[in-house]
Amino acid sequence: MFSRFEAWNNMTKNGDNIVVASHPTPDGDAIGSSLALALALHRAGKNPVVILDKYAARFDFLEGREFIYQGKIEDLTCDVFIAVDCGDKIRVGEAEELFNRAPITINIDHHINNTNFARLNYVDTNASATSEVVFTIINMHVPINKSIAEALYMGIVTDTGGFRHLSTTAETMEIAALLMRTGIDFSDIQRRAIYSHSHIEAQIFAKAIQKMKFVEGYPIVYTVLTQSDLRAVHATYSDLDGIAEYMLNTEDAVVSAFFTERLEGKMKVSFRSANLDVRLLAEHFGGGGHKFAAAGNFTSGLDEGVALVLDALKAALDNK
Ligand SMILES: [Mn+2]
Repeated sequence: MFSRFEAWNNMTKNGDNIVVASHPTPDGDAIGSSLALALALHRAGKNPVVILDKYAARFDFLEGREFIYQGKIEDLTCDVFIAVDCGDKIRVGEAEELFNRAPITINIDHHINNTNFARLNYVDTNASATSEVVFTIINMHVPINKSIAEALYMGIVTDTGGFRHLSTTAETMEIAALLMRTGIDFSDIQRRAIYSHSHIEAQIFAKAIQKMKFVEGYPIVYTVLTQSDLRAVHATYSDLDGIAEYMLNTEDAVVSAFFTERLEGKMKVSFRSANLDVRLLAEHFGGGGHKFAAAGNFTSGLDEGVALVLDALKAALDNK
């Protein structure tokens, strides 16, 4: 890994047209780290563009949204491509074509399974959030104003579950304190980004919890949402945050699995765990993530897919 000074130099000394991109179904950290970086690069005189998929309305209050690109990706000029919060090149989604033709590519992340897919990789697996990594890189070069601080705080507060997850470190709290000193409304950011939800989110949440089951003889709790469940309340994939986490807080649960049926025989499973390492399991099912929060994407029929994953979870608990 190169130093944070080299990271900044490579972002800013190789041309003005800088593309910042993050993963599909962007979470608070993907959004916060992208927008904070764009705001910082703009302050440094650059011309940043952010490529982000549609995201949940509760995240939609930050400055820097004006940098989100609405046009066709193939029309973009790109001197430097920066992927944030992506463990793998495939995670940049539709922007992969642009990544492939960018003269300089930079990967900024905190996922432990990061494949160092860019020309320059700045990956800090001890950081609680990519937003924490972005803070470290920009802090010495750009004054951290309130807008940048809001975006970074949102990323950190969401990826740490409100400073509860074990990924939270003393350093995380020190950075949060520095962000607080800019005068951000930290309470409102946490309320909006973690606790508030739309009517559709409340309805699909109710459906998921109503269908929740325990695996007999194991501390595994799971639920399955089908395409027809989603359609019934007009929910999209960005309306599904917080379900796996909520299930994990059920009495006696050690691990939760949240299945969603995707189109064309595809399945997604999100894991949350109290003490079982679910990252390797998620990798086995075509995904990745963190030790206690990970997700897989694989091709399977619904019932077979659920059975396969539950069997793998049981085996993991048996071998623990
Ligand atoms: Mn993250």
